[in-house]
Amino acid sequence: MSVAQHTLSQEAMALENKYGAQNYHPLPVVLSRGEGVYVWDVEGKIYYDFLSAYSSVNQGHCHPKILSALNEQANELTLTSRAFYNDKLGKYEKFTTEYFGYDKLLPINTGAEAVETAIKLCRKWAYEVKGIDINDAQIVVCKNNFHGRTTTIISFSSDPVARKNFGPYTEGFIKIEYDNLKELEDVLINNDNVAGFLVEPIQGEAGVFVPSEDYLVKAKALCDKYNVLFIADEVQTGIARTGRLLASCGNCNCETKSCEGTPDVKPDILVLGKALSGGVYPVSAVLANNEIMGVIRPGNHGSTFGGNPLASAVAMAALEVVKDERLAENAERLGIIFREAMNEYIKTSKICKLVRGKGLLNAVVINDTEDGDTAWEICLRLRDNGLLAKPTHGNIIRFAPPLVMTEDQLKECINIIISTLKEFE
Ligand code: IF1
Repeated sequence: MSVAQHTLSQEAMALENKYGAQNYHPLPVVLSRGEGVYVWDVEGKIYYDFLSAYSSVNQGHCHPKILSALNEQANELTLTSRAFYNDKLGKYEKFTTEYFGYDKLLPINTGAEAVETAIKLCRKWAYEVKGIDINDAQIVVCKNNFHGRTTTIISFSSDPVARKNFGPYTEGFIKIEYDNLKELEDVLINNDNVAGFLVEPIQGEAGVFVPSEDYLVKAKALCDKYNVLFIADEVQTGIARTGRLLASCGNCNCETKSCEGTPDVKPDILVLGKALSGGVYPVSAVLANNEIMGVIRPGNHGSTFGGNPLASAVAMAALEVVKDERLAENAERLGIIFREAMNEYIKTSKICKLVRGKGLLNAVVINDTEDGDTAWEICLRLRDNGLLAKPTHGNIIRFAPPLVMTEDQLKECINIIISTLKEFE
């Protein structure tokens, strides 16, 4: 690499280090272009993207159909605020509620805002419909959750780094073990003030923990039995990432046959974000039926950008791409190929302990302590070998490429991943 070229990356990193809050520790690579499953750094080197901006570019980087919707709308009207109607929001709300099978949609912007919206909605329903005494509502959450970074959300986080020194914390949350139905039932039997159960269908940041096959459906049944709202945070697992339109499934009409025979779990409140816009614009949403969403009245909730015409146009295009290109089916099929290949390698590997995941949300556990740096070193070598991935926690590397990947591209990536891992054997 020439000295001149090398400074392009160094210059960009130096600017971030000098002028930016240091709230991330990025892998040292400076990206300047993305297209489909590929990204390029400022020196022009090409990489396979195996993070997908944390499952936001499921449709691939800079998808032409989504960009076209963005550009067309951007030249008409971008933002009106909800002080007035606009000609795209109603169409988007109709399109998306029918797409996922709900009566109503509350449009917002980021995943954390959508989770906060779901918490407020659940509490208001608890007081005005279920009849819990005002300010006594409790929401059950799972240990090792990740739902965003607002003060309320980190109040029930298990991650000390995300939580420490941000108090005082919001009350009204009960933490239980993930994938533990007995603990959930024990709480619901002994506490009449439980309003909701907020859960990730797969715990992403914790390390891609896939729960037992019947966990979600039995947890939903317990919620129904005790009149508690089942709130599915599908910000990361939704939009075809796990091989189905929704990881909690639920009355979707995607083409994949992977959920045939698997009982449907239809969340009472569905939280979406990230790939809802294909990574082109911040768009998130909360969906629910009238008996729940009806508690929200003018002035209760909102945001300046929530439901803007640009977001509405982009999200409709992003969801059309998911259906048109059968991304759930592709994620299901390629995920099986990925895990089979990794499991074959793991049989003789000393460095890899296991692979787990669903669809194209997978993680490999490295044979190192949680505070070890092997996973980080492996990701640096993967970068040198033309593939970008990043550890979630310590010794776990998440592998989540865009869902538009072809089988040939995936097989090339599997070769890169395994040959890189072998350098550490
Ligand atoms: C970071 C990962 C973390 C999410 C779920 C809500 C949100 C997220 C299930 C909030 C966001 C992002 C945030 C980003 C890293 C990434 C992430 F799991 F996806 F890798 F942190 F856990 N629910 N996840 O995963 O959505 O407000 O970010 O739009 O904060 O470091 P957001």
